[in-house]
Amino acid sequence: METLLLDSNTWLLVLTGAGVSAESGVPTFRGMNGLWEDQPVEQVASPEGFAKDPLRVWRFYSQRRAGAAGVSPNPGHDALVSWERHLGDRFLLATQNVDGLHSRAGSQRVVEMHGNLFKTRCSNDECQRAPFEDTTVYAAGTVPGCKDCGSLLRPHIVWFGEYLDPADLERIQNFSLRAASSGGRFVFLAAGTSGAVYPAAGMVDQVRGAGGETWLVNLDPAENSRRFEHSVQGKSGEVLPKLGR
Ligand code: BJW
Repeated sequence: METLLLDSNTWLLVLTGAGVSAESGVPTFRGMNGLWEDQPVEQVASPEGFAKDPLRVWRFYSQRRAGAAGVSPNPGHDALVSWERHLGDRFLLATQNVDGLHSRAGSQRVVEMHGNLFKTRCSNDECQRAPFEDTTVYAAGTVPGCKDCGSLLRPHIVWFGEYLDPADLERIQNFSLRAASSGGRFVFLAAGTSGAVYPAAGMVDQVRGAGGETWLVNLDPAENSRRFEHSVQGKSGEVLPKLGR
């Protein structure tokens, strides 16, 4: 197996997806036994779906909360923690995962691009109430309301058709700019993601455009796998601990 050299010259941007949490027991989205297999995605993960049937959306996310609360980080998460300890500010982890497992494993420089399963916010964009920590598993048939304005509360998740937080994108962009202009080696590694969802799926092209080196660690070939220079097929919990040196 190829190995990835993490020396004092290396800047590393990591992108993770659902596959990295799969070995912890969190279901992925696409493919066999994926979450989208028996859930029409547009009904549970879009603003239109929430407007039409908020009960259904909260039932879906409450079940996800209950599932994610009972799992633990795996060796793939742990490997990323050790790489970060080694590289310090030359490391950034951008995750599409909303399960919070990277932070629970000990990762600190983390951008949660698609939000967090354990945060809730008001669905009224005019409301001043900030997103807040919320581990409640709401009983089926319950949709919580905002104590400030009375509107419905919603999961703090980026659904299809919604914009990612510009501050999160800026943090990734700034890291990439610093890495590309450092005079060092800029490496991008994506793990456990199908490369089907943008803007995350386009990060590989941006890094290549900036002269970076690109790696993919995935169980099955991702939709965008041809765009990576290095590809290692396997489970992230088995590959990542052996990959960095
Ligand atoms: C293992 C493994 C193991 C298994 N080890 N590997 C450009 C072109 C076309 C469309 C668009 C575009 N730009 C934007 C869009 C629209 C849209 C989009 O991308 N659509 C595509 C479907 C084409 N994007 C958006 O709407 C985004 N917003 C946006 O861009 O706003 C501006 C805009 C809007 C509209 C038009 C244009 C611009 C927001 C996207 C938000 C995604 N949200 C979700 C759901 C919420 C989260 C939740 O409920 O949990 O986030 S979708 C879902 O997919 C989830 C994930 O984070 C995301 C990515 O999935 P991921 O992580 O890759 O999981 P899987 O299941 O797909 O793959 C797992 C992989 O792991 C597999 O390959 C396995 O093989 C592998 N694996 N076990 C290693 N052990």
